[in-house]
Amino acid sequence: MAETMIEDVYARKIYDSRGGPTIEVEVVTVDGFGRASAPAGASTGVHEVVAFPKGGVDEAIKLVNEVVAEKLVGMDSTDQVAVDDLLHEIDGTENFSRLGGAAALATSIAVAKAAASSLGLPLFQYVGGTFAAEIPFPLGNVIGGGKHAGERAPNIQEFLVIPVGARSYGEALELCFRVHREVGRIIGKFDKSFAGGRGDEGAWAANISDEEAFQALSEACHNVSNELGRKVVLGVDFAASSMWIPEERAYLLRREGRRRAREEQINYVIEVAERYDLRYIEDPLQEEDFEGFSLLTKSIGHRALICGDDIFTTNVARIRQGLEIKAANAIIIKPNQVGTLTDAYKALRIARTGGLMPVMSHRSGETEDAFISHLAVGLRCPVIKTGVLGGERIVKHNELIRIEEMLENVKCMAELPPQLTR
Ligand code: 2PG
Ligand code: MG
Repeated sequence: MAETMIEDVYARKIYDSRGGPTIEVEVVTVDGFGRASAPAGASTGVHEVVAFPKGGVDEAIKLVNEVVAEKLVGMDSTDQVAVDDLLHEIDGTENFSRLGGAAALATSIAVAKAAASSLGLPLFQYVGGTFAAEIPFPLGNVIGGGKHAGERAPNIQEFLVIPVGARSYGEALELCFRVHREVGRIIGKFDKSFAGGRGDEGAWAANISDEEAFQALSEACHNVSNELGRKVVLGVDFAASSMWIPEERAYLLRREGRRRAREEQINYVIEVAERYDLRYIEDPLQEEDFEGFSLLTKSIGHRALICGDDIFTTNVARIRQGLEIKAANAIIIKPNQVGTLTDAYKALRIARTGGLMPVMSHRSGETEDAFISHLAVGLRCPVIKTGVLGGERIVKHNELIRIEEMLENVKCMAELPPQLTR
């Protein structure tokens, strides 16, 4: 019998890809070890749990080392639900504002990793079982804007690609890298002063308009798809809450210094979806506009995935609200939006039952931890959103290459919904 009992818990301060401080937690069991760290968002949803307590990362670390550790020692690391319940109990608030969602998540994931390690299993298999063998497709941003890049970059936060024609994860990556390179070349035509700068998630950051970004991405996808005979489709994350000015009830186009009313924004989304054959559209409207989401899903949801990120924040109550009026047909799952593995699982379960395609996702500020790669496979998400380039993104890709190799005999590429494969 493997010894899965927790013997020690230790937290320290480390840094994310933006140089922001974050928390890393280590969990030691009799027979195993797990280490995990929390990422951080820039365009965070208002309904996310609070990342850090009032005293910041140092207070979170102190709480884990002095309070959480004492209570976790002696517990069974395989009892994930009990561990996550305990984290809620210690915190005692609705939104992890006392302990901090970052500390909760790092602890929760470190416990799962320690349990998996005690049992001699990779995390994805521990989480998903024998038949968790589907390899997700990467969804990665090639051009950045909004809060992920400078003032002169596009208004839209992310111009994305999905290599839907790939037959393996390795091949999928090759396609993403090719499109990224090709876009870099094309951008030079629009932005004569382009010096190859990149934003928070490794996407190109250039002085170009939304329109020019769409054109560059479209041309690059077309070129690469034709050259390699494998289809790459376009997507976008408007991160519209970041553009929304509540007092004016309008979206700010900071590049043009112009505003766009809600109806104009809805029409714009429908128009670009058609013009550029967008297959994936994330957060086209601000996080409280459930009706607007529903309208878009009704009008273009048969051709494109309308994916909710800030609107749902991996939160069961928000997802239920959205399902009632069919606000979307896909959902971003960000474990740090909700604070524990169990909470993320519950959100995913309800979303899937309601017909939303789950996308396991990174944050713009990431660490070298690749747990989302394991969760994508273990929790059977057909798509993983984790950028294209940048060391902290590549570790997620490389981990999926290892997982794919481990699954040599049983693996298959995930089944994608018709909006992506048509
Ligand atoms: C998003 C994410 C990740 P952030 O909006 O989907 O790309 O950005 O982590 O800044 O919220
Ligand atoms: Mg988003």
